[in-house]
Amino acid sequence: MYIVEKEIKEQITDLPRVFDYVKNYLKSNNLPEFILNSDIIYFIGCGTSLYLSLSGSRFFTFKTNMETKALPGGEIWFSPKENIGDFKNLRRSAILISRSGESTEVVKAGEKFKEYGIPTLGITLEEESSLVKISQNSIVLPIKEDAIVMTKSFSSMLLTIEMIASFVKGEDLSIYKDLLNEIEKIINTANELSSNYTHYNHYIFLGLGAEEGIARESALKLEEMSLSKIEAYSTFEYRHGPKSLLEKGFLVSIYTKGIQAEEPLIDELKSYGAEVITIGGKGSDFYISDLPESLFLKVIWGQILGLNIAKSKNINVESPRNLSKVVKF
Ligand code: F1P
Repeated sequence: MYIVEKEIKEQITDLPRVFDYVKNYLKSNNLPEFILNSDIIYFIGCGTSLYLSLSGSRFFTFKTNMETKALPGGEIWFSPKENIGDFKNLRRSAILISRSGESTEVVKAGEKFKEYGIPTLGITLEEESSLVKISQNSIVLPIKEDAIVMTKSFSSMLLTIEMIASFVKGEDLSIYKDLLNEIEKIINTANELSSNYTHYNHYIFLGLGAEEGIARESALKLEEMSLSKIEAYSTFEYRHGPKSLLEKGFLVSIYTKGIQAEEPLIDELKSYGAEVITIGGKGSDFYISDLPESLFLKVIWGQILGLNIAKSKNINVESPRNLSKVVKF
């Protein structure tokens, strides 16, 4: 069995461990004051950790009503003034996300934030990393991930951010405990369902709000594992140009919000010959949950579809072309 496949399955046991760890961290009042007192929080990452930042920041705003902004590490390193300005009167903080804690742009962003007097909270899996050294505070999750392709680290770090947001809102965290019981079923359903969808020429992922990051991360999983060019968009953006390429042979996965406007969109996409599958709440082809907190579970669709497409093409998912576990300058 591929390591990636093993790590996708390990979400069943690792996510509950992450839940217990983060719950204890929050209940012990370890969350730094600078996060609680911010006027704006920046969420920073690269690659998978950038899409995690995108989903995490939108969920954070949705839950807490606090302003957030997700940016790639390289934008802070090389273009800080264009991205975050140099305001003196705003209370700002940043959450730096990196599995390895070594992606150069994220570490350099950390240094830049320090220069700007903006305190940072690191989220990573590596205690001894540069990210932990550069951040004022860090959360180091008690799990390990060996594969180049990030799977359980994405869901674990997203769960962490979601729990922080719920904690800041003053909510009971047991809602997450209930969702963790669904992981095995979701993995099995994704496996069964995806076997019907491994033969398409092109794959598109759409998502709105916090689901846009899930759509982008799903596209990245298919690119890394099945070595094909995949696209992802904020749901309705797909109507503004990209749909020109749509025809038979396309599979469009929509992380649905269950809003009325999605129905005519789905009909329109089908009318061009594309196959459409919806993932999300009630009425979806692949039901995950009606709760917004189920965000961290939705990415499992992209992970398993990518794995199964790769298997059907006999591609070794362990060594994506040109990619290494840590991307450094
Ligand atoms: C993120 C990243 C991933 C990529 C690969 C290498 O690193 O670039 O997006 O899929 O696994 O690492 P990190 O900053 O989260 O360690």
